[in-house]
Amino acid sequence: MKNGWDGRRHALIGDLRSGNAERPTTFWELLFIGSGGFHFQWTRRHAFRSIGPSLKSFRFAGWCRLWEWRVLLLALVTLSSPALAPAADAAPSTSGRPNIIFILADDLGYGDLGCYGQSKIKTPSLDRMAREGTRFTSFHAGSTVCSPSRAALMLGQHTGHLKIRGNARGATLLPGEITVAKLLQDAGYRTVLIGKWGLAEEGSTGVPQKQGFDEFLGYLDNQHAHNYYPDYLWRFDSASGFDGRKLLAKNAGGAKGEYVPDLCTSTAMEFSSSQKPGAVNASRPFFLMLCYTIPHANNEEGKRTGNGMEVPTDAPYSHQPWPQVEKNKAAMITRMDADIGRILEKLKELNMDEHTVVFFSSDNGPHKEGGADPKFFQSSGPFRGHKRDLTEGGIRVPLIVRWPEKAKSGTVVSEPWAHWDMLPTLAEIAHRPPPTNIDGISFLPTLLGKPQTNRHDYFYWEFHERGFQQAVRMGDWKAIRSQVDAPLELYNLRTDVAEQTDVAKAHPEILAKLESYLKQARTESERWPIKKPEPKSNPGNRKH
Ligand SMILES: [Ca+2]
Repeated sequence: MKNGWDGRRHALIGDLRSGNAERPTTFWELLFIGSGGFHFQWTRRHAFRSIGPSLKSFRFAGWCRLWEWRVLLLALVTLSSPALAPAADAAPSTSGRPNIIFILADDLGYGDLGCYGQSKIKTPSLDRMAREGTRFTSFHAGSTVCSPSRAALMLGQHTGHLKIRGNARGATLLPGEITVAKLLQDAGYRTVLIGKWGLAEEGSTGVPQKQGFDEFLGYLDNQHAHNYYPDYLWRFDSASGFDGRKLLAKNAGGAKGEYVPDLCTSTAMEFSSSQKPGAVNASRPFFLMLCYTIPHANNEEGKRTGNGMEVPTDAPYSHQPWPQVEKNKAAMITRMDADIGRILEKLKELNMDEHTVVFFSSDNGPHKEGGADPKFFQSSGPFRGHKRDLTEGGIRVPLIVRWPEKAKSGTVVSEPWAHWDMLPTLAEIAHRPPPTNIDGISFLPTLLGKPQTNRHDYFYWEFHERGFQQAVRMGDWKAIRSQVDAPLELYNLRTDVAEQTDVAKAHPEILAKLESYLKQARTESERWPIKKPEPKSNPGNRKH
């Protein structure tokens, strides 16, 4: 820690509770420690800080001598005394494990942020976050639509192995699956989900409280999440036991009184404030997953009115000579950016800023829904295609990471990574081993500026809404198969980021290698079998 204070209470708790669940230690637990069986070490630094320079480090195992009991009691008094304890806004202690906030936008394109080249939509907060943190320029979504992308993020697998390989009714996480949230919960983190989940329906095995979250406020399924002014959200709170619908009275009867992204922001800030270390609330790290629906379209509203981009005001773009739907889209993104700015400011105000790692990404490329045209703002950046495409426009997304305590500011990472790398990365941050059956690789060394010895041979995607499509990336090479029997297209992303020139015929050896990856990357899925395109959309699947 930069201020030299390294969590006295946690030093006690960590030994007492095998380094897992972390919470303030009680007087009775101190007595229990002293009563034997535990190996307990109080470092010199802790002792000096709390008791004074006259005491050296001490250590005991088993029964304590009387003077040691006096020291313990003196320490307890010291910890409990506002006058003697460190200032209330001293840096929090989480035993070296930071708080983790993962913010996910919905259908936000690579080119929608200023720090990724956007010139019309203002995103000063995320631009600043990138300047103060690390910006990944070759980061890939798990899929080109919501649910499989989120599944990849939560499970560390790509769409060749996921059980959820598309947006479909009834697609849900299963009981035995190890999500990021389960892993962090097991590591002692307090785990909270706010916003869109997209991996469960009511009563299913995939609901957040069965997948590792202590608390949840938001939408369960994609369809519900289309509505920015729903009259209820789902709420689960393990502390009170509440599990059901939280009614939003201001939206009753179709009223538009409470914009859910605003509610998500205020809830996230309230939660962060509640985690501020205090006299007895010192050392349990948290994982906050904040999933905005911005700038996804309200597709139903879009069909009714031609403008599915819902936002309370089109400011600061009201005066722009743009189509109303585009003004709304820009306003949504700028609104979310300001919200994220407020959350980051709140962390600073709470003095949790240094010790909290904040991630920002999007679940897939920009949509062409609700009346919006991704070309209007060049939302795909320099890439071709958008949501539902396996060209880079559908799957290349922003990733910004801010971690003042550990990661150098102003860093740009150009090597490719993907959503399925998040689980092992967060696991390593939390000092936990990841599950063995995953596709992801931790990019924590890269984030910390250390040598990255483990990298992917290839990245893989498959998509089933238009028959069966596959894509694979190996270094700068990217191959796409647009249908089951179609020839493989080959692009060199280093020289052709827009994937416009198919160079398959010139590189048969590269093509053969990528072809072999396409075969080995996947297992069969009963729910998503390989099929040729159907004349009509599959009624079992629905688009979101
Ligand atoms: Ca999405």
